[in-house]
Amino acid sequence: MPLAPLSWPELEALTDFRIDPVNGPTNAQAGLRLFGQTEADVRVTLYRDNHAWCPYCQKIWLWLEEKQIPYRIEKVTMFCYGEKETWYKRKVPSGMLPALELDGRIITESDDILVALEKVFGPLGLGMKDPAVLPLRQLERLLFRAWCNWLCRRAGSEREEQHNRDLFVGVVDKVEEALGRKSGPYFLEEFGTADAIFTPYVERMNASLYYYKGYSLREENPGFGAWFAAMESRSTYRGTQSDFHTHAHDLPPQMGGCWENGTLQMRLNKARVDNGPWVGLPDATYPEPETSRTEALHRVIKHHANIIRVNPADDRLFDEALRCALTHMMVGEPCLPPPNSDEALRYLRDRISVPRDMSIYAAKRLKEALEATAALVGDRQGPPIPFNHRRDQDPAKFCEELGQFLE
Ligand SMILES: N[C@@H](CCC(=O)N[C@@H](CS)C(=O)NCC(=O)O)C(=O)O
Repeated sequence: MPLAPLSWPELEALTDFRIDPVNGPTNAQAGLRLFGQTEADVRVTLYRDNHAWCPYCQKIWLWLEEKQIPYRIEKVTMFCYGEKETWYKRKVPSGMLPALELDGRIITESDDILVALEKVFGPLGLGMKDPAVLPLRQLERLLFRAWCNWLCRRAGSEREEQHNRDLFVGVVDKVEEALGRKSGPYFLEEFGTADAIFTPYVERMNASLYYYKGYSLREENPGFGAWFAAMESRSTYRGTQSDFHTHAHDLPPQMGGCWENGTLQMRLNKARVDNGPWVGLPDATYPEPETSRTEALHRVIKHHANIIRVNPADDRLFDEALRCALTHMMVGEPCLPPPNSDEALRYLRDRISVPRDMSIYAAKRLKEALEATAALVGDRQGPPIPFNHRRDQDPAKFCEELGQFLE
């Protein structure tokens, strides 16, 4: 007897996953973070993007989480996926993110934001202007420029491609040297500002170079490997951490293009990031939490009506197909979806955004279940993910208040 898809109430009974977004571990869904304090203690509002794609926002987000400063979060649309809110343009006419409101004063530019926060709340380890931190901040910008040069500028020849790679690897070696000068895994003896500053782009380098160049930053460099592992031991970082698939597809419209080098390794990596298997990719190497499946199930149930509504497929067809995938994820046995639902299942598989929708392992398990279920009925892929913009993610399209999985 083939397994029948469970109903929504039956699925609901299989998850007890809950977190406290306000006082619990770092998460992308919270609108308020109190760390056990009261709303009267809140002096800070962080304006960051809806999808947690903005790297400079991640830097501030991580800093606030590490320092456990009570703050509010207001989410804003980025140009690449929708229209900027007018209320935000009144506050910040350029529309740029992040911005911070501190005791009623608006501050933009992520480095200025950190300096202002340090003045009020003290530094995170060694601060922005510490003589040990300043050269590391410069090194981070050097690495950033070498990465942009390799990834985002189209090489005219194989020689130029190799040259751009060599320039990047040359800066990576300098970073490895800096990491190697310490007894621990962080940029300085203790975790601090310098680590928060490196985090967003090093995470994006790891993802994008794996996918577009066949280069595994984390695996090919022991200092980076140890640094990533240490970062993943922090629940703050894990709450802000994205996955390879999200970055591979959120970076091109933000950066103005990412160029594949076409090597065999690149093509293998790209196929794996897009089609799986996702567990085992070097975007996360900490042990999988026991709650990954119940988390994924909880998040899908919470937003299932919306997820079904925005899927291009017929609602009834996709409702059943989605329940088949979730049944498979929870029961561990194949559950045959309706004919012609393969495309719809892969549409969702390709649009799970980490950490916006769920944490990294939860997303891997959900993608795995969607793909395995789709493969039972066909090999049709969903419509390609746009490269120049991500209007497929425009929060306004999903509903008045909520995006696909947005809180
Ligand atoms: N130098 C600025 C750069 C900020 C920046 O480039 N922000 C981008 C997002 S990562 C932005 O707001 N772009 C406008 C948009 O995409 O809506 C900082 O450090 O804060």
